[in-house]
Amino acid sequence: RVVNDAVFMKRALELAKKGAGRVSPNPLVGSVIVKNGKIIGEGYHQYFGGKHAEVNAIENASEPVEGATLYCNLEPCCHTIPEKKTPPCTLRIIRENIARVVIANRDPNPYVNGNGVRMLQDHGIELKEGVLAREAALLNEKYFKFTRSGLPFVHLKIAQSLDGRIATATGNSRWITDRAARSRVHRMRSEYDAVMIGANTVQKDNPSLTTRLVEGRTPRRVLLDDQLIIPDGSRLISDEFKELTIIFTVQSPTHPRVMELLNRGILVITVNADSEGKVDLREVLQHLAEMNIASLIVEGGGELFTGFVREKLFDKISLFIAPILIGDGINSIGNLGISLISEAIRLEEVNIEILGKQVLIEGYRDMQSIIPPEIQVEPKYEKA
Ligand code: AOF
Ligand code: ZN
Repeated sequence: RVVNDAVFMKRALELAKKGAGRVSPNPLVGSVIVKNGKIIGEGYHQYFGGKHAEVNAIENASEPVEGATLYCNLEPCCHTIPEKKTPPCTLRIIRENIARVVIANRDPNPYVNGNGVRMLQDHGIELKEGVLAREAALLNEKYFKFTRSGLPFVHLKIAQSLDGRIATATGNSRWITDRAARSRVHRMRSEYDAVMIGANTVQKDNPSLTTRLVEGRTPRRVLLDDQLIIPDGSRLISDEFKELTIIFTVQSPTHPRVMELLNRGILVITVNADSEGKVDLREVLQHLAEMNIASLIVEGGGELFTGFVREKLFDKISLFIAPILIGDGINSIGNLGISLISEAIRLEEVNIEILGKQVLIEGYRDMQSIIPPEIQVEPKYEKA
């Protein structure tokens, strides 16, 4: 039974993934119902506001679910608050006389977090938790980070040359990586609530930041523009997706350029300046969180990458290294004030992949700030 629990949970995780890019800020949740050792029902949370995984699995079942085991990667919800869109799954599970429930993770949502487990147990349902817990928590890295910290999950996507540049000295950067790498980036975009760039990148590249090379939704597009230097014809403020654009600046809300942009239908938000006169990154993240933006992918340029790394405000990095040499140019990451290797930021949970002609290296800054401490993670590197 122990072995089978992991097998069925694995299937629940596969189902959960199908909701990627559609359920945020809700978690990815999948569920299977098993009776006499075989799956009789499957379901997943398909879109924000839609039915929950458990309910879909129950309703899709080919036989009565009474006495069955329900697998779900997340603790079933048990609460009713005005914002909540669907009834509590625990009540449905109890009403259907399910005998056993197996979960991977407790729901970090404070309304649930253990209450769902308790409610099921109080009704005599056998409950097992922690099956594939690590894998499940990583699948919901964005949801865990956002729910536990109140700040969005921040992912830096860097495409650099072999010699660590993201552009030439004149700012030209098209293209460092090949189509295989760029398609992957578009897939990533479609699974984030927002994509962010800095003002220099808008000036040099005039990107559209839409999802094109793969099927999927275009995220909110966030521009950090301290001095509002964005040129008038930029795609971010004139294309068909302009209502998805949010600009953060340190200029006063009464600045004429702010008014112009607002009149064009662009959301412009004034935040405090940090010690260098740039928008305060933490404040920006707080604003995004208030807008229910649970995840953010930062696509450049070097100043933004440096800021997020220096302030320790990023969670994950995906670094594409292309086999080209640029020489002097723009560094992917600038000064971090680190003088000893022992102070260097060493990534955790590192994964390395070959993609087209690129090497893709991914890792996390600090797993404990994403997934709960009770879920064992790879230990940090020993200090030198
Ligand atoms: C589950 N199964 O499939 C999901 C859960 O507004 P609602 O009704 O969709 O509820 C959203 C909350 O429910 C969300 O914040 C999270 O705590 C939980 N998500 N729970 O039992 C699911 N998606
Ligand atoms: Zn639910």
